[in-house]
Amino acid sequence: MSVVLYHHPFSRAANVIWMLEEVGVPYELHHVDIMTGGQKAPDMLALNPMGKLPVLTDGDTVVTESAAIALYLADRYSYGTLAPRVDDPARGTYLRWAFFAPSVIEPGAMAKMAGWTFKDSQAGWGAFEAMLATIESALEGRDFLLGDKFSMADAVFGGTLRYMLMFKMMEPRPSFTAYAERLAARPAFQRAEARNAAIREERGLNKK
Ligand SMILES: N[C@@H](CCC(=O)N[C@@H](CS)C(=O)NCC(=O)O)C(=O)O
Repeated sequence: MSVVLYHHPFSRAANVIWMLEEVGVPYELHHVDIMTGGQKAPDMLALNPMGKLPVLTDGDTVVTESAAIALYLADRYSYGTLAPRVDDPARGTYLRWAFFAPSVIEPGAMAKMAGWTFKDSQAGWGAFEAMLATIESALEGRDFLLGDKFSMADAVFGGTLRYMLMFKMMEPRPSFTAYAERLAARPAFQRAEARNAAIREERGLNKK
């Protein structure tokens, strides 16, 4: 099988299973035990010198960073469907929100939780309140970021938002939770949840 996801169910790789299920490409999972530092083993560092998951390989291509993996999979296996084509005006909106998640939501929520002090004007992720207002405006009056139609940007942005809500790193504003529920209703999301749950069970991780 060409596509391999280096995975642990307690990592962002869990969300990548959802992305793979959305595009429908056959894939294989390679379990990496992040509890015992498997992500820092020489074979893993050769793939990702950061020593982190997820890592996705497709033949000789190595992709790290969850958002990059999402955009790669959508362009490669669902171009024109889950990824707007380059000549589609929706492509700009798609990229905007796919990048907003790792560039603004992740560091912004982490900064808030850890109590970092910084100047909003100097930090690329800006002010926490502005971020919340921006997320609300992105979701206002639409089911998904591009309107009625789900795209891979939702798996990145929505996956990040879900994580923030789950770990109480963000307040559960009604539009955030309604969006998270719409995403959770997707068959691909449910297949991914089931696969992650089966792996947790198989590896005895539910007891830890
Ligand atoms: N920017 C990366 C973050 C990757 C990341 O932080 N992965 C965590 C798990 S979710 C990890 O591997 N942690 C183990 C470690 O750093 O040793 C992405 O979006 O994929």
